Amino acid sequence: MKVLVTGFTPFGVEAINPSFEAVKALPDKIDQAEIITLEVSTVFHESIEILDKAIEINKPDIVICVGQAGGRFDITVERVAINIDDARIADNKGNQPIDEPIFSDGQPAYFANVPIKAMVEKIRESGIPASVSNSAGTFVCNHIMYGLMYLIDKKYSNVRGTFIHVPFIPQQVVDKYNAPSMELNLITKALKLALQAAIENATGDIKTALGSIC
Ligand code: PCA
Repeated sequence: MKVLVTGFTPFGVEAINPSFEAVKALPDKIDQAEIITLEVSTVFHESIEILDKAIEINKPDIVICVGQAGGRFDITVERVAINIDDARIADNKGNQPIDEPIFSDGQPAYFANVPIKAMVEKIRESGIPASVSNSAGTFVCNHIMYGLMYLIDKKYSNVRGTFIHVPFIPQQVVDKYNAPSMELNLITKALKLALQAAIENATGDIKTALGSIC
C-alpha cells in the first residue's frame, strides 16, 4: 500500500507552516505502507495541479492532505469539502477569488472517503486532542480537499482520502495573545496515528458519537 501525504508552504504572515514541518518528519513506512511526502504551494488551482501530477506518478492508495488551521487547538480530521473559493486573504501568488466555484462540473460538496472517526479516535486514545471537523473553511485547504475528492470522483476511483488541519506550533504564537498551539512532535505523532487508522480500517468507519452541536 502507498500513502501520499501533502503539507503546505507558509502563507499570510507566517514564516513556517506546521503542516509540512510535521509531514516531512513522518517515517518512510507505517506498518506495511510506503509513505510519500510532498510540499504543495498555497496557491489556488496550482495546488490541485501539483496534487493531480503526484497522484498520477505515485499511484497512491490513500491521499491525506494536511494544512495549518491557526486558532484551532486540536487536530481536526475534515469530513467535507465544498465547491467554493472565498478567500479572506490572497494566496501566495496574489489570487483572491471571492465566491467562485472550484470546478463548474463538480458536485456541491464531497465527503471524505477514509474512516475519519477511526482516525480521530486513534489520535485521542494516545492522549492527543483531536476531533471531526465539518468545515475546512473556504481558502486553499478546502480547495485542495475539494480538488482531491473531485479527482477521486472523476479520475482515481480507487483512491481514498481526506484533509487534516493542524494547529500552530509554539514558536508561531509567541507574539499572538491567547492563541493555541501544539508541539510539532505531537502533530507528527497524531498524523502517524491517523494514517495508521486509515490503513487499518480500509473497509469502513467505526460508529461512534463524534458529531458536533452548534
Ligand atoms: N492552511 C490554509 C491554506 C494553507 C494552509 O496550510 C487553509 O486552512 O486554508
